[in-house]
Amino acid sequence: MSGAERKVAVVTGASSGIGAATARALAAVGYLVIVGARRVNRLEALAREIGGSARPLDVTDAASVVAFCGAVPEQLHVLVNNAGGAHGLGPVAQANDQDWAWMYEANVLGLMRVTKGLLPRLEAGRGHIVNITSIAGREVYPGGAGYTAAKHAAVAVTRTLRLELSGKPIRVTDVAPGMVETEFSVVRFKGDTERAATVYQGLTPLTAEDIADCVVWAVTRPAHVNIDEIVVKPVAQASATVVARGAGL
Ligand code: 8X3
Repeated sequence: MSGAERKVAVVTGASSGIGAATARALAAVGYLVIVGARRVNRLEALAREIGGSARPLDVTDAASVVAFCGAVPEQLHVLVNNAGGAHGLGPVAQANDQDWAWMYEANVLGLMRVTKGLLPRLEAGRGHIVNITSIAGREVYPGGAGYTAAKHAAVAVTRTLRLELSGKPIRVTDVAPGMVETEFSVVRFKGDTERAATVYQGLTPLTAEDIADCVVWAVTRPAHVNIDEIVVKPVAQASATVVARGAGL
């Protein structure tokens, strides 16, 4: 793809981890990538590296989403809703309202706002929406209710969207990762890097690039093919709660 034929992709939460890897991978297969996130310094370096453009985006802020969407070209080919994350890991009995509200804002309302804002452009571009959900959208685990509830909601929104867009030329894919070593756990544990490292001890976790690979594969299928869902976990992870550590996997 080059010149006027160059397709356009938007990736949210692109300043690190899965978002940044996905932006790089889409650029590598020819997309002009618009990256959005709160941390604009990191974004600008990434945009320079991949020949794309960087825009400030806080999906928890409706005005920020409106401004971001207004800067996207009239025809959009791929939207990767990656922004989101977990705050805290603890029982419902000790749930923190602020953490739960942030998780719902970032993982559910944020996804809705960006999708709603870009739908006309996606329709004009016969586009593809890829929502990065999680195995936490399919399973639950002790201490995870705030995050698993939000990710179950994100999966429900994704499935609903596919029904509502029936008859329109827009594909909808859910990519649901298990254990991926990124800043995810550092953010969940509010900067406690030692605790975050224990999550991935004794196994080979997925990398952000593994997930980017799934996104690129889904969006590069022929136009009549819709990949509904990809659930991807490390070999050492059988489920959200069954993980083989120290098995050499
Ligand atoms: C991250 C996967 O299992 O930590 O989305 O919830 S998990």
